[in-house]
Amino acid sequence: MSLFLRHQLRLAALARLNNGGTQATRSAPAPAPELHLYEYEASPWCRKVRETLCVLGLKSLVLPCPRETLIMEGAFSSLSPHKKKVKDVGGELLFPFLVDVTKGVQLNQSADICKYLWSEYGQEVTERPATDSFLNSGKLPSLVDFALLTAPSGLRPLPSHGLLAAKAKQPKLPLVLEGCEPDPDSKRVRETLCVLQLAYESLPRERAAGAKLLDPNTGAELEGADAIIQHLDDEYRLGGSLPYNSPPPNPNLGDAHRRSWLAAPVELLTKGMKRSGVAV
Ligand SMILES: N[C@@H](CCC(=O)N[C@@H](CS)C(=O)NCC(=O)O)C(=O)O
Repeated sequence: MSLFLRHQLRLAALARLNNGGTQATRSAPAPAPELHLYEYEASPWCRKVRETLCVLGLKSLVLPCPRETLIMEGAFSSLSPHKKKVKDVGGELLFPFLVDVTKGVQLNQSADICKYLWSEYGQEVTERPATDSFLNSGKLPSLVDFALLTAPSGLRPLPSHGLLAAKAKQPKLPLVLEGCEPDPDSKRVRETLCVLQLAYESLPRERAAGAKLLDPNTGAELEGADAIIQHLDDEYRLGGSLPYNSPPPNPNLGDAHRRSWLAAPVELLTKGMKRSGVAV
């Protein structure tokens, strides 16, 4: 890993005070409900939910739903294998979206999801990590709260950083990732799993333990980001991430009319690049 990449990843985790790297202390083992999380890596609100799952030591099935365009919210085509389910079950295409299969509950809105997880699965917690209490105290000025929440996405802004989808072969069985939110290796692996839209079971472990991937489809068992990403690319990748200026897909299987707040900057960037002769 280059020095730049290492610092970039460390800084992204530090902006969230490495939250999710230490699990809450419990008086009994963590419960094991069946939780399905539809999310994408680059979304700050999805990160908030992933942090909470790590702090509570809850495993979940992650179904990555990266963007296909930054111009329209909720737009998707047949390239996205998991978004149709969110539309059918949740009605609205908004991420994060949590399905608690065990309790028959479905929720979007990150704050509601985190509150739900704490109330349903946090009863036996005897000590909550101080960073998690601090970041979710509700006492931070909204501007500071927003800056801390969005900093990791700003520091990892490329389409391949878990923002825009890539063409991929979908495996029969979900992969298994042992890792945690602020761990640099885990983050790089999640970014790749996300753009390739590969469903995986997320098993939280403490930060120092790094990342480990099991692929029941091939029998591979790998540690460390470089080896894991190589395996994912070799087995499942069929193309690069879509570019920043991808237009809404046609036909659009999602919500047709929700223009994104990102549309104006993306269009400005595209125009500027065209004017200066850069290929877009
Ligand atoms: N207030 C919501 C905001 C969620 C939100 O804006 N999600 C964006 C991604 S960051 C989204 O789902 N956009 C639609 C899309 O990605 O197509 C929350 O806290 O969960």
